[in-house]
Parts: sequence; C-alpha cells; structure tokens
Amino acid sequence: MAGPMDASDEILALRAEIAEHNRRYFELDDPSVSDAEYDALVRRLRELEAANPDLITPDSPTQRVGGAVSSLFAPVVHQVPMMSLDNAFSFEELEAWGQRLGRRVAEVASLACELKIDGLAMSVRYENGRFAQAATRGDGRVGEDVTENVRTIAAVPEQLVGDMPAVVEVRGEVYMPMASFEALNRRQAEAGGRLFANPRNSAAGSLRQKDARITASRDLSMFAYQLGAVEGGPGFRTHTESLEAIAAWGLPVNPEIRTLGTLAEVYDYCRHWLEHRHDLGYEIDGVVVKVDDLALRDELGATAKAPRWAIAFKFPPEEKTTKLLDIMVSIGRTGRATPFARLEPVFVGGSTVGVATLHNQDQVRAKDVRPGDMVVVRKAGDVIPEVVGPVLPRDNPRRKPWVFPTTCPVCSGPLVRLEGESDTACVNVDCPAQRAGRIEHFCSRGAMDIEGFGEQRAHLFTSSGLVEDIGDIYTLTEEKLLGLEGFGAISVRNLLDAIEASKTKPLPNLLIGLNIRRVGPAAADVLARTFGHLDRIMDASSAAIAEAEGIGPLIAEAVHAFFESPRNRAVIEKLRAAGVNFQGPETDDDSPKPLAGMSIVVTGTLEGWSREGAEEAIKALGGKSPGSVSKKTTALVVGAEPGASKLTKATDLGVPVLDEAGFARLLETGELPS
Ligand code: 1X8
Repeated sequence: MAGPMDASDEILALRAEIAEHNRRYFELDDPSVSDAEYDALVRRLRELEAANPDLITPDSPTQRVGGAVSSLFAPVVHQVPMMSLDNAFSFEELEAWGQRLGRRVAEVASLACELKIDGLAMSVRYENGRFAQAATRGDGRVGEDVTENVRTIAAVPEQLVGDMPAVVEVRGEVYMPMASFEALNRRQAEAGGRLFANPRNSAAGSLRQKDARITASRDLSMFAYQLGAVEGGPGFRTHTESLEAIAAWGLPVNPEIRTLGTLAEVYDYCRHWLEHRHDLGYEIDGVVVKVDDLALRDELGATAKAPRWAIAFKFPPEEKTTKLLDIMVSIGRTGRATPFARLEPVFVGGSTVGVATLHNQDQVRAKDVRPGDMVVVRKAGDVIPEVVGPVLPRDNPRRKPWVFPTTCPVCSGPLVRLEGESDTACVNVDCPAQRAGRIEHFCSRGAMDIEGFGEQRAHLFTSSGLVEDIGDIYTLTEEKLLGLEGFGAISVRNLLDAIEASKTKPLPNLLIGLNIRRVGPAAADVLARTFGHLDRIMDASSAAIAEAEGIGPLIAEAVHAFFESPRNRAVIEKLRAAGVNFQGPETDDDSPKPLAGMSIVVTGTLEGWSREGAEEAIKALGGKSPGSVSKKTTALVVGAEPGASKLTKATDLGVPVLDEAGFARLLETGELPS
C-alpha cells in the first residue's frame, strides 16, 4: 500500500510531468507523448487526488482546462468560459455518467451524439452577423486572438445570413482534412521543412502563424458545435435547435450528429464510429454525448472544469498486427541508442506506419519480440507508434532472440550501457549521428525555431562538412548553399532569413538549443530568469546554480559540466561572434499589456469569471491582482457579496470601484470608466 507520503511525492511528480506535456502540446504544438499516455497520467493523478483530497491544490492540472496562454497573440478573455469535457474511456464509464445524470435530474429524454473532431477548439464571435473575432481556447478563460488567421478559413463565413442575435459566439473545432494534411506534409518534405505529426498539430501550427497568408495557404476547415455568449435574438429550448440555427446562419455543422433517446442507442453510435473512424476524411478521437434539453443542462450545471451535461467517449489507441521485419538501432543527439522496429507497413491510428519504437534494451527483452514475428502495433493518433508485443503462433519455430549491438551503427564506436540505467549510448561525441542530431535539435521549434532546417538538411550539412557544430550554422552564406541539392535561390534566402531571425530568440530557447543534459524548457526558463545572461550562467559554480528555484543538484552539475568543457565554450564563442542573443529574460513578448502597471483587486462573486479566472485575465494583460486594497490599488472590482473591508477601504482611499461590466470594459480597452 502506498502511504500518504508516497502519494504526495507521486502527485508532485505527476503534476510536473503533465505541466511539461501541456506546454509541449499547447504552446509548442510539439507533443512528445501520445494522447493516450497523457490521459493515463492525468487519470493516475485524479485517482491519487481522489484518494487524498487534502492534497488537491488550485494549480493542479486536474483543476484547470487546457494549457497556458502563449505570448505570440493578444489575449482574449472569453465572455463565457470555454470549458473542457470529462472523458469516458470505456462503455462502463459512459454508463456511470448516464447513472449520475439520472440521480441529478428527473428524466433525460434525448442525448445529442456528435463526433469528437481532433482539431483545435475555437470561439468565433459575430456582431450583427459580421465576423468580428476568433479566439483559441487557451486555458478556457483567456485565449489567443487569431482573428486574422481564422478569417482566411473558407468554411467560416464573413457574414451570417438570416435572423441572428446581435452578438453570437459560435464554438467549434478547426481541423485539417486528412488529404490536405498529407499534401501539406508532402510539400513540407519537398521544401526540407518540418513535418507535422498529425492533422491536429498541422491545424494548430497553421493557425498560430503571425503571417495570416501562411494560414490562408493551408486547407483548414471548421465544424461548429456549440453557442457561447449570445446577446439578443431567439431563445432555444434544445441544443439540436441551436445547431439548426447555427447551420441556417451559414456555418458548417457536422452532418453525422444524431439526437438519440437511450444510452443503448448511444453505445451503438459510439461503436459504429469506433469502427468507421477512418471513413470520414478527417480525424476524430471520440464521440461527444450531450444532454439536449437546455433547461436540464442548467439544472445539471458544471464542476470547476467541465459541464456535467456532456461527456467525451474517447476512443482507445488503435492496434493492428503486422510483421516485424527487423530490429535496428538509431542514435539520438545525446548518443542514446534507441532500438526500433522495421515493420511491414500497416495503416493504424490514421497513418501508415513502417517503423515503431521499442524504447530500450530491457523493453525488447521484456516484450521478447524477434525479427520475423507477427507483432501488435499501437498508435494513439499521434506521435510515436509502439510495438506492444508478439502474436505467437503455437507451432512455428521462432528466430533467436535479438541481441543489442555492441557498436554504433553510424560511427562504429562502442555502445555503452551505464551502470543502473536502462539506456545504452554511443559515447563518441564526434559521431555524425549525434552531430546532426544536436544541430537538428538546435533548430527545432522548442529551441531556436529555424524553419527549413530539419532532419534532412542537418544531415546534408553535416555530411558535406558545411556545419560541424551549431556555431557553424551562422557561417552559412548564399555562396555556400547555392548549388547544393534541393536549394534554389528562394529556399536559400528563406533559410538564411530564418537563421538571421533566430539570433534574437530569448535566452531560454538558446539554453534549450545548446543540448545540455537534463535542461528542458522548465529549467531553461528558471536559469534565464535567475541569471539574466548566458555569461553569468557559464561562470556560475554548481552550488550557485543549484540555488535557483527548482534546479536540483543533478541539473546544476550537468549545467556546470557543460560550460566547463572547452569544446562547448568554443561553440559558444562562435555564437557570440555571430551576434546571437545571450541576454535574458524573454525579449520577444510583444503581446499588448494594456493593464501594465495597474493593480486590480477583485472581491465578491462575479458571474462571468471565477476568482482565479479574473486574476489570470488581469495578469495575462500585464496587470497585478493582489489580495488586498492599498493606496497603490488602481481599481477594485466588486461582484456579489463583496468583502466589506475591501469596499470600505477603497472608498476611504478614493480607489475607483468597478462593477462586472466595468471590469469587462477594462479588460477590453485597458481604460477605467470615467
Ligand atoms: C470538444 C469537441 C467537441 C465536439 C467535437 N469535437 C471536439 N473536439 C462537439 O461537441 N461535437 S465539444 C469539445 C469541448 O467542449 N471541449
């Protein structure tokens, strides 16, 4: 049995891990685990928190919707929050949801069943029928303003038709059709650009472009599935009626939506789409079931995170059987040797899979998969497919167990398995695979984000001797590039421009790009903020580094060791000579901060915001939101049942007092009502 101490440690570890996955997914569009693995982590955290409710904190990912708001686009405060959905991972869990409904309200006569589109949640605002604003979900309360990008999506009309409310927000999912995704990746491959892992990431990447012309060149579409804020206009009795209205206004509503009477029919709908999910031309990852009657929805209400009146039935990761042709080893940027399976190509999880990871030596042994076996392959719609295990025929003799190689397949140096670790690594720092890997990593989106400098080009440049380390990237010139295979005048110009632009990247990106052991985005942020300049990190002792918040001795030692190496120092001097930014903290946050310098205190209950939501909205716009009123307070926002002392103090000090409408205006305009 796990005691309370173990649970507490595990909860903290899970929260940190989930936060990092959220960042990769929401901010970088570059997830490193499958949705199924992510869901499993969140489920485990929920279980632990359910068993130890005193350990739940407001910042736990179980208490929040989605990810953080990035600084690339201006923040938009959602007038009606964009909630996330609770998940059911089995028919039993769907059944349990149905039971809970039955206990809370008298009778649920009809349930709307809809496909869960694997795209990007969007809120589109129409004012007097005209397209006015589009915002991503963000954290559910504050999203990102992507108006100009969404304006380029043909399925989203500029002008609604018929009678519509004066203001209406339509919520839906922006997605990229499967065929467009495949065509886009073919184009990206030809141009030496980055490939997208799946249609969802390509939709996200296409939307979050500063230059809306790029969005316009990508074939995005949208399905509307819900109303947000509505001002004026007809009332609706049911969700189905509201969808009919949305369709009549000219917005695309998914044709597969059905309004069903019983849970048995809902199962059939789920089972049908589980089987036919790939017949659609776009990706779905489940079915959303919603109470149709809007009065019942009000009665059911919501938890802090999700409405009680809806549930997402999530499809399990897909599995297929295919033949294991061979097991090989790939060498990563750290020298890590990862065994992977070469497979007879099989269509699983929305794409054709010919290779799948086997993680490490112990996993190959534990799964006991051998070349020639038929194996089960699993893919959860995205990222890395995995070999689950062999399907053993009783009679056929099998080949011998696979043996992990002792030499690097790339440089023929020794592969070494370190004591107490599950990884085996090539220890030759000059191994061409590691060189290319380090350079590719430096240019990747989470690091210096040099578009057009992907895996293929990293290999091309290292094998041709043009680039030996990351410092050499900045010595590339038109003369050196022109005439290389795949380089015309335009792609040379684009690449050189992207390299030039990377020189002003914030320090955390550079730190990530340097490829220091144990330094991921979280540690890079802290180091940049704490030390403020690369030189100060370079010259710090291990003990001084370990004093930074959240930096443990292992990370500190790794950072110190990295900068002690004369070789690494030489690379850094090349970067300095090229004019790469060494200064922290972030220098590229150009999102508007209309509340900068303001201190806004909130008291009482607001209708449109939770307390945390209001504070987050204030902070997202550059303001502060302390817990008490002082003479530095810019304004006091007062909801229902305000704290008497705050109100009195504000009045005494002459601090302006705002109601909720005034607060909404302040967030929108940054100005206090006169
Ligand atoms: C997310 C999604 C919803 C629907 C379809 N696809 C999604 N990805 C739908 O309602 N038909 S609802 C939803 C959400 O509320 N988080």
